[in-house]
Amino acid sequence: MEDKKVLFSAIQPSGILTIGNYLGALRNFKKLQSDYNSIFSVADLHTLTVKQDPAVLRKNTYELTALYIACGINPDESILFAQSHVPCHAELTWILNTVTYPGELSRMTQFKDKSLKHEDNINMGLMDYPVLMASDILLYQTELVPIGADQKQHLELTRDLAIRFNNRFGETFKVPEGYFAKNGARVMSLCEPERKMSKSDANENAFISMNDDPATIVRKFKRAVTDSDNRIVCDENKKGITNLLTIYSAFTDKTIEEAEKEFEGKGYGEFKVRVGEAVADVIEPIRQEKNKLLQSKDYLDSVLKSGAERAQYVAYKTLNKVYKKVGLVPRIRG
Ligand code: AQP
Repeated sequence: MEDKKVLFSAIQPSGILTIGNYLGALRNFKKLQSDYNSIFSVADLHTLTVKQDPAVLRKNTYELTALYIACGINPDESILFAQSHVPCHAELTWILNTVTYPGELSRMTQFKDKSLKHEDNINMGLMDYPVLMASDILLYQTELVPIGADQKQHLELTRDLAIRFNNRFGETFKVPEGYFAKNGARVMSLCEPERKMSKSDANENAFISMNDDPATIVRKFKRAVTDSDNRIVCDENKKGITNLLTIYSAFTDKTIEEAEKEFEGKGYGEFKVRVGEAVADVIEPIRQEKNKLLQSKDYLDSVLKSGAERAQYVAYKTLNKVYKKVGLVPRIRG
């Protein structure tokens, strides 16, 4: 790899991605990839913390691989791989578990939210999710992690674990920094704007999926929850309208102030259609390109294979260092 800083980010194939994942993560990857040694992962192991239909998970893994490429990730320039294809991730998780305390995991917001949502399946993996995420990041001596604001708490834990391990065993891991997009770092549900937009939401009208066609996108925006005061401005008490303005400004690259001015005196009906059209203009070419890529499974398999080989090479170096530091006898390879 070239002598640049390392950037790592991962997305779970736990459903079809939403415009939240796109604005909070994917869109920024394309802008950043050439300035860093960029590593992007399909976080398939993470999805198992919630019940998955195995056939759908396999399909979603290809969907996400194709989507990364359709959004501009160049698999020859960046490393693109499936998390389960690089065993070092699970191996480092075990070691990091031995320096992680249950209390710091049980107070994670995502763990609490998901425990409420999946009361019938509060498993150890769900609680351990942030440690697997820390392993993902630390294995590559990552310096920059572009993520949505919802993942900030998990990144803090990653930093704490890296510092704790380094203090106990000597300098081993780089301590990573987060990269948060100014606009769209937290996209909210269209039906409950006080909650974040999530791809696993049971209500399909709550999110815009990267698979939605233009007519569906506009229809969903028309149904978005707003309020009755008919002013199109950002305001703490107008969460629905604030969310729509944020989405509009992110997709059109206009500032919130410019967007507010543009819609001054206009009705909510017209505003919602315009937001939908702005989103569809960006999403539709990506959807078409992704669907084209999905026709060629052999190509996607070859991308994942070569990505895993390149990722494993880098990850192994860190894992060996970790094993040595904690006192394990080095494995003789070959
Ligand atoms: N609503 C959001 N706004 C901005 N960014 C978001 N991200 C997720 N939701 C939003 C960012 O997308 C990246 C990938 O997320 P992930 O799939 O690894 O996990 P997640 O945060 O749990 O995403 P979802 O959509 O909510 O998935 P489910 O429903 O399966 O839990 C991350 O960088 C995240 O910040």
